[in-house]
Amino acid sequence: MTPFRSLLALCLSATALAALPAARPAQAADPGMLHIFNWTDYTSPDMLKKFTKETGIKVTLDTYDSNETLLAKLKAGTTGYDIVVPSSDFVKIFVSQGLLQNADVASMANFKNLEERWKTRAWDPQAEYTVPWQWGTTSFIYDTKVYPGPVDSLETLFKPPAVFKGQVGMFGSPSEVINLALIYLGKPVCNSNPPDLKEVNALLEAQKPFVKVYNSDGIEDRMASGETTMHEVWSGDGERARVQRPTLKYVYAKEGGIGWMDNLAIPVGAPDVENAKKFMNFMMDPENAALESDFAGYQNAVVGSNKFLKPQLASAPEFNPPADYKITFAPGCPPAATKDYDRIWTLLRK
Ligand code: N2P
Repeated sequence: MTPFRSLLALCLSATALAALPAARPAQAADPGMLHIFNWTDYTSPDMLKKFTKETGIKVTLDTYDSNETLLAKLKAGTTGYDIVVPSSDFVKIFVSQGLLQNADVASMANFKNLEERWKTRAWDPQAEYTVPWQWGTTSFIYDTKVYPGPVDSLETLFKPPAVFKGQVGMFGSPSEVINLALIYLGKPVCNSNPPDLKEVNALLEAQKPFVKVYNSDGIEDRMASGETTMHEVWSGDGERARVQRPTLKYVYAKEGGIGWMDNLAIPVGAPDVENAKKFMNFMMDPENAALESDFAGYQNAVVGSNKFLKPQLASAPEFNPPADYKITFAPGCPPAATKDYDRIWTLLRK
């Protein structure tokens, strides 16, 4: 620096200092908080710690068990959350009801890291509202010690062998139970065709004596402890249960299964939109996405994250569907189908 420039720098900093209130000690601005509302057993504590370490932003986490629960909460005006995590088949429903903010995801710095196939998605075609979080499949898991099988069909879940009487767990939400039943029956999902729904209704009513619990929370514990011996499950929760009880097996049925992706989104009324966007961007980094996959057991959408995965997950059968497995990503159900699903569900749960 020339003497003149260093003098200028000194004068400028002296002027800048003079502009500061004299009594106030210099300190960093408070980076604030991030309030996350996510599914249960789905948020890596190590990943959250890393986020706080890198940004100074402290995080709170509340959980829910289904898209229906999240929808009801946001519709009732539950505010205070910066991030929510709706599934692929519900994003459009949330957007059409004005519950999510356009976060201009495509313009975020790490957006380029997404796999090409997930940059735009049917449920967010312009990548405006959502960032891919985790994706997986829905099928069922059973204990091979209780029933040796072989099992290659959803029939074992919906028309269980006698040994499973009172031993089966099903999800606690109409969309996830009914869509899988429709796959078993070879019918389109999100269906409001009366004869098809009559068949679904009969199937679920006949299955009911075998069902111990309809609950999407605590599946891992129920299956690991043997409290239930067969359960409708998402692939990663199945993997976590099988690690604890190696006789469990996740089924890739010949009829196929449901595929889904859960997505980070910012609800309308979020207290700190900037922190939410920082978190979205953070999750499109390969190492951060791998930390989350390691915890939850699901695929993410970030290129280069696989090399950070723990080997146990990278080679897990639940994490690697066979190439010929038929995966159906459910679209958002139209209101007519949702209404019919609710009716079947209410009768079933009576
Ligand atoms: C929760 C996993 C949620 C996946 N443990 C459902 N889309």
